[in-house]
Amino acid sequence: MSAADARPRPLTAATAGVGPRPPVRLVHLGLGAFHRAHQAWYTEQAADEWGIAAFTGRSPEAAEQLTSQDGLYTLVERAADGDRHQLITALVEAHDGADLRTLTGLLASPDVAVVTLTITEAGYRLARAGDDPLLNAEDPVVAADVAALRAGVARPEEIDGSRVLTAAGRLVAVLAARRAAGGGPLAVVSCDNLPANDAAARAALLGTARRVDEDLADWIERTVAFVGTSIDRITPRTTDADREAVAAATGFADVSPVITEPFSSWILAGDFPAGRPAWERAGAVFVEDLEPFERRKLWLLNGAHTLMAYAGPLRGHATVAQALADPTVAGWVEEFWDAAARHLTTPGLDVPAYRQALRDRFANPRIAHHLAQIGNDGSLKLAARALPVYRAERDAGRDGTAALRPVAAWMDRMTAQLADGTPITDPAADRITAAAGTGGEDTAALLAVVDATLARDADAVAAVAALRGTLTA
Ligand code: CS2
Repeated sequence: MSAADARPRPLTAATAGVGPRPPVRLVHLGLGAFHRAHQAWYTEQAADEWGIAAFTGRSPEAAEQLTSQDGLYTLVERAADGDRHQLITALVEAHDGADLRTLTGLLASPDVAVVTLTITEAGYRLARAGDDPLLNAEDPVVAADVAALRAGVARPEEIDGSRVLTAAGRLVAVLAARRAAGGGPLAVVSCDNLPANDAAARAALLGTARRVDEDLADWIERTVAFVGTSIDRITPRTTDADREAVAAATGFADVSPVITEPFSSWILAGDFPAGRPAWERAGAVFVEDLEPFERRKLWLLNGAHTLMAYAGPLRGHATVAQALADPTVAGWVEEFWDAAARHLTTPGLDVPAYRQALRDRFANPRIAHHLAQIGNDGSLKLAARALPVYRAERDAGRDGTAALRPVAAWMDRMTAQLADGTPITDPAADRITAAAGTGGEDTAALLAVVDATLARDADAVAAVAALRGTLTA
């Protein structure tokens, strides 16, 4: 019987004929489409008995939907010439992130050897990212977590999960329980688009733990290995049309399929003291020095994304492919890449081939990657993706204009959103709103939201101000 003949069936282990599942050895925080297109896919391909238990950030619905399908979902690899469907079985449990009791139970087991994170740049709640990251202890959510953890750390299994909101806070609670249960070492693997994301995870976790219990922080320092990664796979949000197409193609009424591009990359550096899945079987690469790869990806892919996310809408475009089809935007992207490429000189990076691959990936006509999705959290993304290129250009004696265009585009786009009432999704939304409200003189104030030091640099402010207003169609 062909899929088209029948009404789509519910997707469950029984209907899909999926047998016994692997035991949970990997816990993930930040259950979203990217995790399911990336780390879960690598784990599936490794096919070596590592099951994943994944926790959402805040929304219980995503976990409920997956639980109703026994954790199963369809991964659609959407190439320019067609879709390829794969049933992913590595995700064996899906939970609401506030379910600290379940998380504690899992982490107390020595079988759990790896914790992966996709909690977004904002989720680390840092005052400063980069080489020497620092937890923002003044962030009220961090402060509230610290207070709740201090009160409960002696009996971590009784802490009310709905009162601990940061991923780091939740991990501190469950690591306290792991320590009490005599659980051994494990690896925490950040899979977020931050420079030195291993250091970012360490700063968030230890910064929180130190404020809660020094002994626990010492134990975490000795026991947890922080692994840095550069992750890559373009994963747009799933639409109703996608769900219908999956049902028609597979015969299953999958309520939670994931659409992604065929390309994927995962580069990792660090130790896994309690083992890991054989992700290299799926093409993951383990390196000594992550930084050159991380920069190549953050600057070239994500930097171009962020430029297009703001310049695109200013010129009437809604998706990456549309923005790149505009020769003016494409020219700005190439100029930004030229600037970045001057500082990506480590042998083996093959920047020309990487750029060509990006042009092709961005132009994939069947992936509708919405610029509004990328435009979230711009104040943090610019700091990671564009400003390092600007600083490198200035240090080399150039004006760095091409690397400031994403910043100017962001300012103009934020101002336009405030004018037309489109909400600003950014942890600094209040500061952006206040700064943009200062009229024509607001460039320095807006720049200060992204980088306070740079905002005191008169040349930088003047260069951004000169670009503002020049980017519309
Ligand atoms: C994008 C990334 O939304 C964004 O900020 O730049 O999610 C991007 O699609 C991924 O990093 C691709 O690997």
